[in-house]
Amino acid sequence: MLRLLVLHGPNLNLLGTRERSIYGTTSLSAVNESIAKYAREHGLEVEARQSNVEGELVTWIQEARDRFDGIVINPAGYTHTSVAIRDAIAAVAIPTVEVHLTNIHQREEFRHKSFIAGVALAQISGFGPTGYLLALEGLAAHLAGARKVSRATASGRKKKRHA
Ligand code: CA2
Repeated sequence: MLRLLVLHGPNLNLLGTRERSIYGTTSLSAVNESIAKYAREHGLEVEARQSNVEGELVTWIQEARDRFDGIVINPAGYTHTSVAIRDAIAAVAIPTVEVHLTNIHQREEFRHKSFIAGVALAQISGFGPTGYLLALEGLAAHLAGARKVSRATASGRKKKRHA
């Protein structure tokens, strides 16, 4: 079973309680419930966590190395500032999908730059909470494809050895 880690960055714990015209009315726990439901229905093991602390997110990414096959992250404000989160994702080399509730490219200029996009497998921006489910779907398909290729390569090598 694929194991996926979902990380929510700073202030996302306020979802549904403030700035509803921008970020919508769905709370973070409701987002996490829909992620858990999607995971159950698609045979995925998913763990979701939120932190307001950059270093904590970095530590969780580092620790994901032996525990998770893929990461979905909404780095929130750190998207536009954090070399540390970018470096952690690059260092662990776990396929990572960047998610944003809003379309960051339609917002203020400073949100157009993502430090994360260059080390991410993909970026999903503007679909609201559905973006997390799209990220899980894309990541699971990518990881399943990668497993198939590595199994085929291994069996090809085995056949060659025995030929
Ligand atoms: O669109 C997104 O998902 C963002 O990552 C959200 C970040 C923002 O800094 C990024 O540019 C785009 C902000 C998350 C703050 O979430 C709040 C939720 C409710 C109330 C206040 C903030």
